[in-house]
Amino acid sequence: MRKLILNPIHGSGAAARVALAMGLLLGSFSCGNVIAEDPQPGWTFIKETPEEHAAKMEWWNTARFGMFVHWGVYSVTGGEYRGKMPTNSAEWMMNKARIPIADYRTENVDKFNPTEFDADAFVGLAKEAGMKYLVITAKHHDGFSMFGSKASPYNVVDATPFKRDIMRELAEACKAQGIRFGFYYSQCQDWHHPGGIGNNWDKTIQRVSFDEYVREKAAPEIRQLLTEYGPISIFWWDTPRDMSKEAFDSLHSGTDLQPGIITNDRLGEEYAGDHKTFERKIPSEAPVGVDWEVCMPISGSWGYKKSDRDFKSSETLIRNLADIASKGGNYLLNVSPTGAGTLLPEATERLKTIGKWMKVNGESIYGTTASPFEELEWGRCTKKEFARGTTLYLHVFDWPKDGKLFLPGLQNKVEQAYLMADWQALNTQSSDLGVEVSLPEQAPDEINSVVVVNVSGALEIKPVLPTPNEDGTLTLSADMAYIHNNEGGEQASVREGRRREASSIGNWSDENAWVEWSFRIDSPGRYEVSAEFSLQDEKSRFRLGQPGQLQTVEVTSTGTARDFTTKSLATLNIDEAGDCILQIKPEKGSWSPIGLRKLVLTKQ
Ligand code: H79
Repeated sequence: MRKLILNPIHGSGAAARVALAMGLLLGSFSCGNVIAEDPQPGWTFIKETPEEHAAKMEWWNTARFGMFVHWGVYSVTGGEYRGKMPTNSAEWMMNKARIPIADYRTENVDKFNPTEFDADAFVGLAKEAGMKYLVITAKHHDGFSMFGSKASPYNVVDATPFKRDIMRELAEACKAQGIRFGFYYSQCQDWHHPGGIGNNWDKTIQRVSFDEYVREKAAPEIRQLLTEYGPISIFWWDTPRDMSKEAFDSLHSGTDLQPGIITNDRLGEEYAGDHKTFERKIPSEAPVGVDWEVCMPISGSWGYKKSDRDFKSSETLIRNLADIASKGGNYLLNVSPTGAGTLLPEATERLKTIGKWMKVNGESIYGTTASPFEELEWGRCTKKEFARGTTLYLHVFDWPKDGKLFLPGLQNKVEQAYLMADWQALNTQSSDLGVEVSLPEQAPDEINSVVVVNVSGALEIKPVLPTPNEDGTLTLSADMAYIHNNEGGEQASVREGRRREASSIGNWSDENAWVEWSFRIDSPGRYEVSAEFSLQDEKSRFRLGQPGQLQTVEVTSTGTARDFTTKSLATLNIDEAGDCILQIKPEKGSWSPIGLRKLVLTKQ
């Protein structure tokens, strides 16, 4: 796969050579530098080899955990304007309350004086929590620059009683304490500059063009941030909007000033950057082939909001970190300094609790890669792969009552298993089905106890087929089905319901599309097959059964496509123990699309 975007045109020799080759191929030259054309019309980027990209991302992928900070003049009133709380995220206050620029200045800018702010203590807390990088809002949508901007006097040094350059103090504290430092910069929205996007309420604005805003303010500010604040590791764009090639290039080229900088995917709609971003939510499955990060406020609001006591529990935060790491992503956890310049005690307490957990268990997070298992009923898994073996870190959220922790399908020889908390050795038992680890009765950590399992050789995990539970029933859900979409068509699909049980196979209008499930039966015999399905049309016919033994089934309308009913459809004779397949294929000519949530097999 070729990586587009990424490195600046003044990049390393190797990057320049790749760009040269690409440029020759594409025949585009400019000012002695060779620029490769992106398929996106108009945008020009240099190419970065996968090796160069991986080397650049290494520290970031090892870090796994960072601090996001939303701090601005909105924090003075904690998101409150004239006694009202107009928004659920305080940094949007000016917009939501339609505050005139002049009012925002008297109510917020003039009063910004966070005298209790101590950059060393602040960064110290991030470090204590186990965070490895810090990204802070240099300018949010409100247009107020939290550093001594030379491009706009609307900044913390020139326009507030505080007069201190917060970005400089933090940059220095981060450098001193070994924390990577990065800037958040809202490049398109600016509710203060007359060319910025977003302010449609203040009628006193004498509009100028967006390009002028970029030329006068955004581009010079970005250049200043990337040349006067030491090593900057991350540039975090936000809320991309359409813009001209000139504007895009002048913003993007700013990051050339720090060649190793990592940027996110929010500069322009089609701009991939170095990593994907997820906001507030953890994806249920990791995106494929890209680095990614979940940003999330520790409470409800990004910026400090007085009424917001919606702090996530330490349990949620620690488990989120393990969940994200188990999918191979980073966690950028946001905190919100107040107008005084400190965090609320709830936030400090959470960070310290995470820090205590990380002190014991950090090794199971830093430098790990995604879980090799599909789903684990007791928690999550992260891993580190080495030439001679693999270390598996089992993050146990639900400590098994029977003292048996099962690793489904693991075939490797176990060399050693122990509790991360005290190195207590644990017995394991291997079988064809997987590895069972014997645990002590008591979980060392109520939130997440880590069990370390060292295995030899490259990982070998046999896919584990579902099998009937103790009462003899087996549920084959929509999301477990393999859908044959005419090799790439989009007719039948799994429509994701909010809850897992509610997802269904839908849009099944093509009678050539069919589905199947694989499972394992240890106890042969007769199994009744019932289905939870919906059918809008009067009737539908399909064939159901094991390959070569399909039976014709007819079902009648359940009302609408949203009305699901459970009905018994057929009986299967399973003669032998072992792996089985069950298929459903539309009967050509008498098929009408059904919605299908699940099949349930019950031993007769
Ligand atoms: O900086 C944080 C947000 O302010 C910013 N991105 C994160 C990192 C962001 N800008 N726009 N959006 C996110 C998406 C739009 C959110 C909104 Fe709303 C929904 C704006 C108005 C309604 C949330 C709720 C913010 C204000 C009210």
